[in-house]
This record gives sequence, structure tokens and C-alpha cells, in this order.
Amino acid sequence: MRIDIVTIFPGYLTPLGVSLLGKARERGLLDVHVHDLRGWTTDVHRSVDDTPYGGGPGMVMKPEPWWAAISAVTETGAAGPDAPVLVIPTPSGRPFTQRVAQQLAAQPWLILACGRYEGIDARVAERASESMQVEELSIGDYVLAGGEVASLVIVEAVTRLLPGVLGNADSVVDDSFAAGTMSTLLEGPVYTKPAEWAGRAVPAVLQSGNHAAIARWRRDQALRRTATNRPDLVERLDPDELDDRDHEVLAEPPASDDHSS
Ligand code: JEE
Repeated sequence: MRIDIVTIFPGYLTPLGVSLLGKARERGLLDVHVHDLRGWTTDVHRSVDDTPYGGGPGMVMKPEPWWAAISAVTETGAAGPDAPVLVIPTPSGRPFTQRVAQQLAAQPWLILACGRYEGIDARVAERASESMQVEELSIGDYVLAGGEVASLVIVEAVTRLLPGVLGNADSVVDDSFAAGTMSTLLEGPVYTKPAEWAGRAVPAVLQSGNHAAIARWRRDQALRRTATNRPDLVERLDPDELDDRDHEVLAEPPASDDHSS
């Protein structure tokens, strides 16, 4: 997969050089390019922002450097089915979910446009839509100072789905938010050695070797944690998929803060 990221703060994207992503790049599975938007300004001050039409606070990013950047990057690659998808992180975008990550992971080429200030002049997305797929996405209901961190989130969620990028290909299919399928319950707590630490024992059932009992205990924990932290997900559970024990667990009063003990 090829990924181009356009930003006025290329330094924000340096995490893409380390860890799993850095290794995937070394192995040729990922081809990531970070571009400085100011390289496509034409005035002596290298301006990227101006005052908003209609008034209001802050500044808006000018369309000319953005369209010059997107055009220049697009012209370095394929058209047609292998053309890039333009991803624009914005607080007013559609929610970025695991399902969207899966759809983006099926694309050969993404361009991410990282805005700052109050965002990018709306005509850029409009013009881009005439020649490529455009996805305006929000990573959550909070306000960031710009699109760079949102782009990192999107790139990490997408690239870990690519074959060979994550160390263990199996752990991807087991994700609790694997869209569509088991998007139902949060995961319960996990433990490793030592069996006792800081006066706290690993739950005995996990050391019992009784696989049916372990599966039932994990489901209880998942249900309790979901009821406490994500009551919205419990509302969406299919009643046909709940047994009597599930109903007993869900009838317990939820804790104010779940630590799954
Ligand atoms: C991209 C600029 C900052 C701050 C106006 C009016 C919006 C833009 N989940 C997410 N949160 N934030 C972003 C995000 C923020 C960005 C840019 C992404 C480019 N900014 C900015 C304030 C405003 N506010 C009141 O409602 C909220 C606009 C993001 C994503 N993805």
C-alpha cells in the first residue's frame, strides 16, 4: 500500500518511521511519503491560511496550495482502479470505525490531507470528488488542534490490517471490534506470569486447564465490562445470542468504574 500525507507539520508524522510501521516500510509492504504543504505555496510568505468568509473565529486553509499538492501527488501514480482515495480528517466527518479501516485497507493508495486552524476550504474536497474517492472522517467526539494525530490513528488502524504488517496475522481476525461479525462485546481482562504479583493472584480458573470453564468466565467478564463501559453496545446485542447465564451476568448492577475484578 502507498500512503502520502500532506501537512504543514511533517515532524508530527515521524512516528511512522518506528515500530511495526517502520519495519513494514523496510520490508517494502508500505510506501509512506510525507509532504510539506508549504512546498506548494507561491507567495513570499508561504501563506496557507486566510480569514473565513462570513466571519467567525480563527483562520481557514487556502484552497490553492491544497489543490496544487493533491494534484502533484496524484500525478506521480496510477489513475483508474488504482487511483488514490483522498482521506480528510475533520471533526465534522463520518465516524472512523473498524469497518472503515477495513475498507481503506483494501485500497492500493491513500492520500491523507492534514488540516490545521478551522480546517480546509470546502471547495478542495468538492473539487477532488470530481476525480477521486474522498472520505471526510472523524476519529472521535473531541476536538484536536489539527488532522495530523487523526492521520496517525487512521494509518495505524489501516496498516495493521495489511497482510504481513502485523507480526501475528491471526490476532487481527480476533479483534473485538472486527466490524460486522463480533462487533458485540468488549474484551475482558488479560493476565500473564507471574501467577501472583503485588499480592494479587491470577484468577484460578485461568490456571485450571478447564477450557469450557475458561470460555464461560471470559464471556462473563466481557459482558460485565461491556455493560459498565459501553451500555450502548449491550443495547445492540442480539437476544438470540444470549443464554441464561448471560442474562444473570447482565442483571448484576454495573460498577461505576470497571476493573474487571
Ligand atoms: C482535522 C483542523 C482543528 C478545531 C471548529 C467548531 C469543531 C477544526 N476527531 C477529531 N477531532 N478533531 C479533529 C480534527 C481537527 C482539526 C482538523 C481534524 C483540522 N482542526 C479544528 C476546531 C474546529 N470546531 C465546534 O465543533 C467542533 C475545527 C478530528 C478528526 N479527524
